[in-house]
Amino acid sequence: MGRPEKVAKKIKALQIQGARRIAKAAVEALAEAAKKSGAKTADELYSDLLVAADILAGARETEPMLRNFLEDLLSIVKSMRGQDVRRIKESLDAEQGQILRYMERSSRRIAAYGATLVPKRGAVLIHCHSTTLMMMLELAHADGKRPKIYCTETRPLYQGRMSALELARAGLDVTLIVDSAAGGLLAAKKIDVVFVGADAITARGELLNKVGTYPIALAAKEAGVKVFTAAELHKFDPNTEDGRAERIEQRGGNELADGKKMAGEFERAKVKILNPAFDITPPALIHGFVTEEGIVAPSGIAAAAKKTLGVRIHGQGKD
Ligand code: RUB
Repeated sequence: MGRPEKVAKKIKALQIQGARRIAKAAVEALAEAAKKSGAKTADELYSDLLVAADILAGARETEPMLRNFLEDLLSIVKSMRGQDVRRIKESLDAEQGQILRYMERSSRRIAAYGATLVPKRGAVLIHCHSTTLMMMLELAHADGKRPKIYCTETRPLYQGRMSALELARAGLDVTLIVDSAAGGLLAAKKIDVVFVGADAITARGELLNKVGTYPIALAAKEAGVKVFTAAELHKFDPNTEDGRAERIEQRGGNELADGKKMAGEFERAKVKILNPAFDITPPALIHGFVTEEGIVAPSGIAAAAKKTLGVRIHGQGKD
């Protein structure tokens, strides 16, 4: 098994989770596949990489950032067709470095913008595990803010437990709750602001994030609490511009059973299982997208993303 296959397997199994980690691992895997390729011509290299990129992009369906950056690497090969393979490989290596530096810098910028929204002493609710949110809350803490953080467990795979441990170990005041307690806490005015991560942003200003984000946003709206999402502009899906819906990854039913015994019981009793990994939060429920270019309203997010992706496509702006 080559590196792209191995990385795709880990992504599918959620050993690598969260949009940023997924995109980073995929970029590194594709760049390594390029290095290792025995292709003699640019065309051969392109077909090798196309296969590898397909395997990586197919690992998780609802991840435009992964697709955007893989596309970036592929476009380098496309634009250098007919040139020496060694030179193309050097350019791919340089592009990988630019992408990784860009990701690093944009997450730091999002964390800095987002930290300004964290209350000094109020209560924050978060859902799932987002590396960007972790950075943002840890930065706010380092700036002297002391909010109370409520983390949902995040069923079915409990990524919220990771967030709770990570933040508590960094010294923050953390309370873990079951996902279904979020609405009640919001209604009881126990939460001042909601922060979530982002997997995909659509042309309509919708947010796709871990399943359960939408009901939290609904309850927040009802309670008059603002919802912000930490969202790199590369999470924008240009394919949604023609009105297409973002596809939602469906995961295996076994994730809803505690072990093989229960999975077997469900199967024998013919219990059907529906396990979407993400849900769609409409723009009306989102107060702002915290991006590397600042805090953007849902109505402006497509334009902001296209500007950044356009710059990326034309090969500038990463350094
Ligand atoms: C993770 C999730 C995160 C986003 C953003 O879902 O929904 O909020 O991916 O993460 P899963 P980041 O565990 O299914 O991958 O800020 O790290 O990009």
